[in-house]
Amino acid sequence: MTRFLITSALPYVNGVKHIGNLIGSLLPADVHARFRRQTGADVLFICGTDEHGTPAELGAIQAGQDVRTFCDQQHAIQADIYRRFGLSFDYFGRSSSTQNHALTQHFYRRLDAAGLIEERELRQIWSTVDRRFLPDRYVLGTCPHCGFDSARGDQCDGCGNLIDPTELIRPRSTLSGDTALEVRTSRHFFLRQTLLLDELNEWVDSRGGWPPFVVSLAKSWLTSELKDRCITRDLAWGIPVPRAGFEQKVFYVWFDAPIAYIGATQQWAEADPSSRDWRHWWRQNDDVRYIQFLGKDNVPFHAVSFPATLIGAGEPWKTVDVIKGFHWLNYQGGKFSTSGRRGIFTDQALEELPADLWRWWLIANAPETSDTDFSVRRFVADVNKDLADVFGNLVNRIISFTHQAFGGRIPAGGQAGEQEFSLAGELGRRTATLRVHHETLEFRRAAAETRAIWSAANAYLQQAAPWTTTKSDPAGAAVATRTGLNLAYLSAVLAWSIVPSLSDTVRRAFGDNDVIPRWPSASCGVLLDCGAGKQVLQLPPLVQKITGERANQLAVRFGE
Ligand code: B3M
Ligand code: ZN
Repeated sequence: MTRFLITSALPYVNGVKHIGNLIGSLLPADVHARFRRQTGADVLFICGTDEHGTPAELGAIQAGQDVRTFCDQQHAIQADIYRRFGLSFDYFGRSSSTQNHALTQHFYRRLDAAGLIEERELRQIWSTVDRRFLPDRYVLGTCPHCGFDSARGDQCDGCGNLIDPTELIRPRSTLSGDTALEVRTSRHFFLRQTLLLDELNEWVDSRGGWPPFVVSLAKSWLTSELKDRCITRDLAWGIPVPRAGFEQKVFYVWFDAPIAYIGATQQWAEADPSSRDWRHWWRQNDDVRYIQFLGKDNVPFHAVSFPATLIGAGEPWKTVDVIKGFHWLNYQGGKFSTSGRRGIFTDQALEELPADLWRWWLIANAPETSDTDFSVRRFVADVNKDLADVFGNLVNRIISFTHQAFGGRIPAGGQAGEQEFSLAGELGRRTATLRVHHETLEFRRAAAETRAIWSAANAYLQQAAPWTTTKSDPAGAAVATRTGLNLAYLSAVLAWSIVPSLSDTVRRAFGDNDVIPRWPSASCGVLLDCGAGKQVLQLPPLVQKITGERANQLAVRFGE
């Protein structure tokens, strides 16, 4: 049986993430993990906070805390938010764990032994005001590629290009604003990924199922232009470099962060060593299918540097099978930004509305093939229509009617007819299509098919209208009610991966308390004729419609 290893990009520890981060990696990874669990697969879903590098150090400085305390607190805050969003990680670890320290140093030693590490002298920016080197985000300046005036020393938020701090035009210190910066030399280690160019190309070519834009991005890196990557930094916080003369340096955050996928798996395994083995997932294993979820700016690290680390180490490490990359979710035509506090943050989102409303909209509008725009107006209109008018209405209407007319029990009696058989056929086909969309990681399509299933169910009920025939045709009313209840239940089971908490509420009304609802097999789900005599619990409105007034409040807080 295939086992699924699923990782989401590790959110930087510095502060609460926005909903753009959620849809760019965490949420689709969760939906896929849930879907695979529904089909009975063995799934390991790993994530964690990315706690090293300048984002963590700068975050701590801003918060006036030491880095360790800052990371402890921020890790807990993020873990709590993700729990409330229903993200079903098997483990939410930390890149600063002792496991990751040991693993990162192990990889460095292996790569060194393989001749893939080279010491080079680098020109680094030095500030006499700050009395230190200023790597990565410690420098801001104008982007040499697009002219954006607050490009960071590691990457430009304007155009997404990776940058070396010395390339920035008019550089200034993030700490002191010092502009009288000097360039000094410092010794660093490089990962000679250029030596692996052919192997990496073959490796990418041997993969399948990546979105085309991810393949193009990966290939655009894997050319003769590929550069070796510096994997150390002049910083105090991070994983020490086990080499004399490097006591003042640590590994570069992007060297140790992907290794933390393995580190977090070790953390998971150590929590219950009797039944868990991390090697089971990470040592080359043909029955493990490994899928990574990440935003497009993370592609080079996952399609080039991390595989170079794993392959270069010369041990049988499991490399990724599918990289599911995402474009950006834009916010009113501009970018979401954590550092700029621009956009809707995950904690704010939960203050306003239940998680499933966000989950639904984000998955239905996932930026899979291009950037998409968030707007409060669209969000409110979509959520009201899909979740309140269609799904919620379907469920509440048929359950309430069952209580009015049949004492809350699924009525027996009557025989399913032409209409029910053809509907069952349609739903059988749609369920199969939905499954394929989930398997091929097409999230918008999966949401659209889920919605189509809800609509078909609603349309049936509208037409069969058992409430109009209880007197004139009691057998027909019983069939329509029974079918309607089966439709409500099936709708909930099929939507579980996207809206787990709404789904659980509906399933519980039907007496289904399973933690993971099994993907329907051909029998009941698709026959729509199950459960006669079973009690169904009355439900309060499943989804409260967002009123015009609430929508206005949201628009005031988050912009139109
Ligand atoms: N922390 C970068 C990001 O959130 C990052 C991902 C690491 S994945 C190993 O864009
Ligand atoms: Zn730029």
